[in-house]
Amino acid sequence: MELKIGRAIISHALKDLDEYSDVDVAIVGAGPAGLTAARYLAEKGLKVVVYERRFSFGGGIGPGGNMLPKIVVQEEAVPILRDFKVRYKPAEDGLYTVDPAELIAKLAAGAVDAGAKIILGVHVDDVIFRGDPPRVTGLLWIWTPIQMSGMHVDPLYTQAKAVIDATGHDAEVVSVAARKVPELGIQVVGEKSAWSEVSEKLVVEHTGRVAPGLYVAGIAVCAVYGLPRMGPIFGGMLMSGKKVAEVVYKDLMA
Ligand code: 48F
Repeated sequence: MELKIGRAIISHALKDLDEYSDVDVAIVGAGPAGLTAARYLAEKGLKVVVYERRFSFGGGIGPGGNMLPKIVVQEEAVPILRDFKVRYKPAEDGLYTVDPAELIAKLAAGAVDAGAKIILGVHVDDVIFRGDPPRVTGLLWIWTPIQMSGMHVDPLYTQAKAVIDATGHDAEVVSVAARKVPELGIQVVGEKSAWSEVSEKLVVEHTGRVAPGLYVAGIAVCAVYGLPRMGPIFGGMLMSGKKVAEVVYKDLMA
């Protein structure tokens, strides 16, 4: 029995890793922005992989607002909640509250059911680039426990027509690309303090392509463009995920 368990895991896991080493879209981060983008891209028929550093998904949704188990979503993002069949309750002034566990479960189920592959426990630590002027053509990844061990182990590659940084506050993928491939001409300005209503709009407006082959979504947009943060209101994250999916799809179909 043990032999069969081991063989089932090894053969099926390696088959998946092989299949997803060459994709249309690689999304880094399974928070609200990454999962939303994954669903809208996968349902268009694109081959989508999501790499998430933790062994769980949802990013910043789980802790709610300072550990109180509710997050807020505004009217404009309600159509996305409906797409994912997430329930919401009215609060003041066009705001709604959502249960974090339900949002995590349904965003992830929506992405997976649309055909996206989510791989957990993967830390993305670099990009691949080609050409002059350069274009991002993929990424380098390593299992998170190896990265945490501090030992130098060479990572493996994923080739992608588009890479989306949905890594949250630190915009890790765009930051590494900016630092290590200066020819891409990216400047990461750093996030500003909170101004929620302005930030929720600007984050969606600035969502999109940062350099050829490289896109940014979610709160990472604030770090890249020096926009204010917003706190536990998540409509902008969902709308940013949907917008980056539209921008990437348009670029890949052009
Ligand atoms: O942080 P996160 O939820 O980013 P988001 O989707 O949403 C932001 C909100 O949660 C919140 C906010 C809302 O208004 O301000 O902060 O933009 O999800 C980012 C995910 O990316 C993973 C991380 O573990 C988290 O689940 N991640 C970060 N860096 C890496 C990564 C990396 N280098 N490789 C793989 N996963």
